[in-house]
Amino acid sequence: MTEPSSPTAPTAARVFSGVQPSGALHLGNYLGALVKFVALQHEMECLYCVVDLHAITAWQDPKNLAAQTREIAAAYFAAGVDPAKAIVFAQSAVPEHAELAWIFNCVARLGWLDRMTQFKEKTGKHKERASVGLYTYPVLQAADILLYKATHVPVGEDQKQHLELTRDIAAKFNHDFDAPGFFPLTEALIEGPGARIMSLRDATAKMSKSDPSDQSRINLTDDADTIANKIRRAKTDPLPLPDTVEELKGRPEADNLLGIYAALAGETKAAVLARFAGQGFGQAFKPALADLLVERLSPVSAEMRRLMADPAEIDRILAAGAERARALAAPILAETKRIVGFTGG
Ligand code: AQP
Repeated sequence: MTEPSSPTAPTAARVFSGVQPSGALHLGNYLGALVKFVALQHEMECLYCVVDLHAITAWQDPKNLAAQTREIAAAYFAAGVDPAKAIVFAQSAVPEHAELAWIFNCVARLGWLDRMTQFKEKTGKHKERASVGLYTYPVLQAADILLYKATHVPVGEDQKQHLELTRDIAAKFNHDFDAPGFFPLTEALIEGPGARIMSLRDATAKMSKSDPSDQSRINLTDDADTIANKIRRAKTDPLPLPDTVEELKGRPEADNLLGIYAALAGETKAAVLARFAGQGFGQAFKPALADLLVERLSPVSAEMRRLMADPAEIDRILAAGAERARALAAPILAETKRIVGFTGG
């Protein structure tokens, strides 16, 4: 076998990230991930994946999965991801992800996975009923990223621990197989005003697709009335908005709503407080927040609806993206297999 030289060379800055097609996208996904995806595509080579292999770690009705996958792709494009710039594709269309994940399953240690808090949060007291895939989810995530030797991963704060595991897997692989620097130690890009958007009903829990209460989140596809209603009913404390950001400490609901406003408006929390301090939440702030949400999200949901009307076109873009992704992945996987000692190409 000829040894390809490019896969061993360190990659220039390359971005990988993904969203699961496991339900409607919400404001946390939008601010924590999509907004960053759009900005980064102008700065680096970017791969944005619809991670359907991850989605089936929890039950997905096969009748809905393809439409859900297209919906996430439509959300990427509607938010501003340009498929001529970024590589956009469905994870299951690139079988190299699963193949590298198997190798990494044999590199990662059980003790490392036992420490993953997201698995504990998602399974609670019923972990024996969870799929094995949900347990090894972070290993597949490491494979997603390292299959392209991605150097940067834009994600929300909830993914910080999984990104640390990706670095641990890369370092152990490089060490065990005596391949220094083969896989990069990928950096998470978490910073930003939308890194951790909390539930509208319980500001100690993150806004999440899988929260049973639809009132807990703003979905990208919510109409103006639904958004206004959810914000009106969003939990707050009885105090008025404070004068300073320091006074938001110990007031998680107030802090969350202020954070959402600031992230959407591209302002600091202090600047927002300067306009609303001393007023009750329902007086002017909540109506203004609802208006801002509608202003920012309604063009995205309108564009999503337009794109979703042509599923064949979304499939075409995803298939073209998968071809480009495979061209990057195949030589890196081939070299990984050679390093491991496999004889097959
Ligand atoms: N509340 C959040 N605030 C900021 N960022 C968030 N993300 C998720 N929730 C928030 C970011 O969105 C990206 C895609 O997430 P995902 O769909 O792959 O899975 P997830 O992190 O498990 O998000 P969900 O929506 O809450 O799904 P469920 O309910 O299934 O767990 C990631 O970058 C994530 O950080």
